[in-house]
Amino acid sequence: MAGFEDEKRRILSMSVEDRRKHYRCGPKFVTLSNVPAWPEYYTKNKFMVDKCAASKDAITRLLSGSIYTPDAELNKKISVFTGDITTLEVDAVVNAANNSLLGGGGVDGAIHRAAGGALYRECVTLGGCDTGDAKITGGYGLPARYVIHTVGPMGEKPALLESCYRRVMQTAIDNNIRTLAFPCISTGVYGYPNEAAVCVVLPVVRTMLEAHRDKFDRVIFCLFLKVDIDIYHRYLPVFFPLP
Ligand code: AR6
Repeated sequence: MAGFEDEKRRILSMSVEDRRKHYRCGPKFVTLSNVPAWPEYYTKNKFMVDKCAASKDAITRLLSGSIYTPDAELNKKISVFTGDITTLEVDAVVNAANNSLLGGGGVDGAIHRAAGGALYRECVTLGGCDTGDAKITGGYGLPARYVIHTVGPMGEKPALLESCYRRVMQTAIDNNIRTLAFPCISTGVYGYPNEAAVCVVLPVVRTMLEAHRDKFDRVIFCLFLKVDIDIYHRYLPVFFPLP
């Protein structure tokens, strides 16, 4: 089997203009300038977001004493994007993989198809990945320069889901990745309840951003299903309140 090293080196050394000629998705890639940050998104979609608002009682119960105050700097570092993660031109997209890291269905299948065979060849060398951990590869034919693969838990296991987001963000920091897009890890085939997942994801991403605010320019929550759009609309104003 041919290697991946030369292709990885070649693609990573190209300018963004040259890389754009090689994206397997063609011209339908989405640049960061076309993904509004949370405050701008809210202004444009106020009606849709407000329609999903959680009740004051539900929020009080959920937060049980924790305080999330408006933080204008953090708010500008997060986005929601609805669509295919394989079109996003960011430093890294996150893959919701399985322990083998050798591909599968869902977002994993989409990422492998869009990246091409060299991604599989690099994954073979990684020796799999533990649940809750993360490993990085090149992005190859994707508009994203890198893929950070993580393995979510099967079913509702908050500590493992939290670990996925933490390990992915730490891996990003270690590799100077400043723009990052997450799919809704574990909420597809692995069956993590969508609403419970968001209530784990948003606090851990906020905590990591607070601790490393100079390390990230943008963290994008890439949503694919209507159910997740409504849930993120409900909880973003709770964990990332706007002034
Ligand atoms: N872009 C963004 N999100 C997507 C895309 C896409 N192209 N395709 C699906 N999603 P899942 P899991 C959403 O099942 O639950 C694989 O076989 C999807 O709607 O992909 O962590 C792996 O190999 C859902 O919201 O991942 C593992 O065996 C989210 O991505 C297993 O599935 C995650 O759904 C992992 O299961």
